[in-house]
Amino acid sequence: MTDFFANIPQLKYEGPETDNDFAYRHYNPDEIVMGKRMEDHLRFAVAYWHSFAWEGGDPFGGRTFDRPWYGEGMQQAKMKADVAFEMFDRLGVPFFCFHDEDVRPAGADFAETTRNLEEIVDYFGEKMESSGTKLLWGTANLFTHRRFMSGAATNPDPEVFAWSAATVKTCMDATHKLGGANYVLWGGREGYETLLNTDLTREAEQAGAFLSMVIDYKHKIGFKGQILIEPKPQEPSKHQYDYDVATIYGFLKRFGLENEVKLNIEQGHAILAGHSFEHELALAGSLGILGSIDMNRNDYQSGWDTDQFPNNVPEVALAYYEVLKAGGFTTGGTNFDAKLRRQSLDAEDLILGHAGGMDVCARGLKAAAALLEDGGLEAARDARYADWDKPENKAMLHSDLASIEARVRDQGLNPEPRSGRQERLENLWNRYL
Ligand code: XLS
Ligand code: NI
Ligand code: NI
Repeated sequence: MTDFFANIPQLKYEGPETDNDFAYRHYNPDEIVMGKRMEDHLRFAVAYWHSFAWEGGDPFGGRTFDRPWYGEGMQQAKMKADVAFEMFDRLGVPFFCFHDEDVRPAGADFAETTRNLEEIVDYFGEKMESSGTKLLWGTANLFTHRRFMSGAATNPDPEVFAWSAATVKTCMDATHKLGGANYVLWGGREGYETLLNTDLTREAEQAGAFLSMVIDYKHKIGFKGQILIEPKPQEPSKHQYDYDVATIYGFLKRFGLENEVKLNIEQGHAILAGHSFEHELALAGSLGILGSIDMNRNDYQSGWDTDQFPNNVPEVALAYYEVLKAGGFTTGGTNFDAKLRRQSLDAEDLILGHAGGMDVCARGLKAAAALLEDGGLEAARDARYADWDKPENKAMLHSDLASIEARVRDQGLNPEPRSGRQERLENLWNRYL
């Protein structure tokens, strides 16, 4: 036991009326929502990097946090793990997520770095066994070290491609060993700073080959988790190839991988791409590739990926509506890819940031479930398209222009516009928020 969270109790559900800061007002893991426990709907995960590895720097200043585990050794890495699992326990979150770089010290070379990862993976294994905390996903950090500055899989230097492939293999091994439910690929440096030095054709072929190898390896080792790609349009690159849901779907189709890969969709990234979160989720749901979510918002004025805990119930509700409509999470879940503000120095802040986010998500989920169970929105949507279910209209989708022209003339068709009823539907939504 460390003493980092010494004065902080384990958080329990106490209901909306409690005045205890260290309690849940809305997140009640055992409450049944649409026939399923709330915990099993939301599947919350803590992001190891933001909570335990990030030091509070911004582009104008360095570390603001002062944690006893900062430093490069294995001892420090183990203390970090001790504190992390103590936090999972205080919060009662069922999952966590990590990059290799967050959890192990770097070694002198690839082999030593891998041994360090394996040592930490064994340490995690024991802690997961005794605590019951599970791994939502593992991933490789292919963006922090300077060797990745021109890309990982899409690097013009084949040795960087090789290093990246080897690293992903070790991270997939780690994720598999820990029983991870998914493996994530976020292409932080897969993009370009300038088109002047970039060969788009080669870089796409490299990315396609890389992803095919990831999928082959998954099958080779018998990893049953889902491979997920996380879209993001900019930051850190000027342009990133995995721009948004639609772009990734096109990429998957191009390489014939659309049945092997789903997406991990992040709220803040959707906004950076000029979409709403619910747009990205609805599109992924419609394409059958909605896998998991990173539930962290941006500051809408800064226009950057500020990774804040969610605090807007109506926004979150729209998101969970799309998740529920797509059938809910299977392997996926709600990862807080969120970090404290750099002035939030205390251990308490870490706990309360997550607790607040969990309560906001619980409220959003309950609102979304209530609207879905009401059925009003879906009935209105169905009614809007109902004429397409008539045989003569259905047949038109397999017809041809000349026959359709004949039909328009013969039947004297002259369509009358009908209301889209947007305000009425918005009013319906607001009854549940
Ligand atoms: C960065 C991404 C990253 C991924 C995991 O913006 O959100 O944190 O989720 O590599
Ligand atoms: Ni992000
Ligand atoms: Ni993310």
